[in-house]
Amino acid sequence: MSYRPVPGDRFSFGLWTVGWQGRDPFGDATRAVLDPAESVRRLAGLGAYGVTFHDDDLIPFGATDAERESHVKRFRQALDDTGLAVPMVTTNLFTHPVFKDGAFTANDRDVRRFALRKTLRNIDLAVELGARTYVCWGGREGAESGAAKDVGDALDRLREAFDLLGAYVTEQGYDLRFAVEPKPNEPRGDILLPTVGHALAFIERLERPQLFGVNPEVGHEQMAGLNVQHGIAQALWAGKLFHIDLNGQNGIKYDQDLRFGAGDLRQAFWLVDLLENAGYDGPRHFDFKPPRTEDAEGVWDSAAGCMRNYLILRERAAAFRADPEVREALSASRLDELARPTLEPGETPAALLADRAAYEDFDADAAARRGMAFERLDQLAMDHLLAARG
Ligand SMILES: [Mn+2]
Repeated sequence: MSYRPVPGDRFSFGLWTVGWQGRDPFGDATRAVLDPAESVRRLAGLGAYGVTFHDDDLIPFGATDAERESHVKRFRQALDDTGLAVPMVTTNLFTHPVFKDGAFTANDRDVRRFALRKTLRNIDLAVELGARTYVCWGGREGAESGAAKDVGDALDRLREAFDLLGAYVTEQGYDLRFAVEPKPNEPRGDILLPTVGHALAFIERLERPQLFGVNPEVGHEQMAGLNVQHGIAQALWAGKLFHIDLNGQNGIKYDQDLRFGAGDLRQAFWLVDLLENAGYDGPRHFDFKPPRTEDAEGVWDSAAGCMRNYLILRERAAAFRADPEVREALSASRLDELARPTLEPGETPAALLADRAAYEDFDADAAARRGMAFERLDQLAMDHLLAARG
């Protein structure tokens, strides 16, 4: 097995990932600026299918119209030369100091109006380049202190912003859906819509909920101490997994953005198993940061590693699912029984109350003695993950 990625694997990368210069809160950049056109060529050479960007990754903040046009032209030429797609685009509403208190929920109304205009302008470009998904990460929509943000008012403003964006793409006839990206903290002390669950509940209160889904990031869920596979499974269950950010994270600490597979390996295995088997057909998008210890070549080793690890885990998950002993173990752990409805077709509360076998004659002690055999099942998974089975 060569684990060589091909465009059919639908791997995509943000310009800001490979282009990260390694600037962190304690240290300056360790790498030079990377030309977006060069990133497109290198990513295509590695076997990626798509590239994504924030407006400011491609067109520096404050560029004139002429400069903007020339940046887009160069980028478009690189896309045409390589066949790379632009499946998703997003807005930078966090780098410029004007967004220090957020964008759509900044207390300063002028900043909110500016943020909306910046986003609308970039949506036009996203559609021009063929994107079907628009990610909204509200990195600075939050606070460090209690009285600084009225959360109810802030959620009203966030809803107002998303309703406007939904109205705009509808009026324009754009085939574009929005994916809201949750994150619990960093760069703000606390961020609104901190988890997949918060985002899913919020979306249902929008004017056009059908246009909005989520873009969970592996590390962001893990920063909240959550099981990423479970969060993403619920997003899939709700029909809301519009996009995904794959990377690596080791526990509850700062946002590590390690290459995919380099964080919690078991969670990565179960996530790939889920994505490959639960009907997700969107891009496998990497939102990672090549560590600042790497030089220019190390960046591409890191990017290639993301895809290689996904392909290895995809192979390992497929082998796990295909193993007859695993199928037997799944059955012994009653997974098939979980898939069966608890009630008979059309069974009413009265019929359940009349079923003596469900209660009066049910032997709870006997049922309690039945082992679930999860340990054997999980060890089979470990054996497959570690390639310790044939
Ligand atoms: Mn992150």
